[in-house]
Amino acid sequence: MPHHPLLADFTKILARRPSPNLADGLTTSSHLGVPDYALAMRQYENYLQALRDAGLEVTVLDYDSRFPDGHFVEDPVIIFHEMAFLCRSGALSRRHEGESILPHLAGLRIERMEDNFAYMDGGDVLFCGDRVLVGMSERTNRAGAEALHKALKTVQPNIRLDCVEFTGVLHLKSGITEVAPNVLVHDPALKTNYDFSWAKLITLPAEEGYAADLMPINDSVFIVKGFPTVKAIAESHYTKVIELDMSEFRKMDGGLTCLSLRY
Ligand code: CIR
Repeated sequence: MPHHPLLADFTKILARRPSPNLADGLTTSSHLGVPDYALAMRQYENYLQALRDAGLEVTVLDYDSRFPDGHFVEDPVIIFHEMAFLCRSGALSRRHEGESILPHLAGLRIERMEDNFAYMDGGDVLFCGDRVLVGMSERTNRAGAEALHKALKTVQPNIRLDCVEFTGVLHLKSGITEVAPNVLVHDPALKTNYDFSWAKLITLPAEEGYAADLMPINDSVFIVKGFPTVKAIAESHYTKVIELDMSEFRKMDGGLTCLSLRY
């Protein structure tokens, strides 16, 4: 089975433990019920253990109860090779989550958003080969995308920015991720006029849309447990497919990738 290096070989994971008040975070999914903290923590420990089992060095920061969404570390910081980009979220309650992560990214060069009108959540950022797709959402605007692009070009001068207007899901990556180079898996709830003709687009059945947030890491792919179409797609590209239960994080709009920074 081929090994698909989607970005680079990752060796490290940075995560932050969920706070006991995680149910005070932002959500559009309250119809799914209130998350159970004890169960969320069991799911979280399984997530971290699966990453350790895949050979990654996992660092877990303690929670900060000022930030009930703080365990979704993918949103405040974007890591691209040796550079870490500190975002300013479009959500006020999440705007200051990132600073306390930076000291733990030893060896990475830190870039910040200079434009005070620029907003971004990392969940809107999808790297695909020599392009970066940035979803235009309530959390991310064009000025944010341009600030990120400027920082990315210091690492990879030819990287191309594609801004993706969309509706239907919270973040771009809630609704679309890359399973293999130029092969994208898509939740039909995500609506966009963006031209994906450069890619092969696999549209999931509506009832499996939540699991569109796949997490490929080196020769493994992590997927949400209980979604047979997604599992079959994952197995057609990877020999190592790891399924994780995410029910409690789903209640807060969180997907698989949100819970970790991979670098
Ligand atoms: C929020 O609304 O910001 C959090 N409750 C969920 C963030 C999920 N992050 C992501 O999809 N990258």
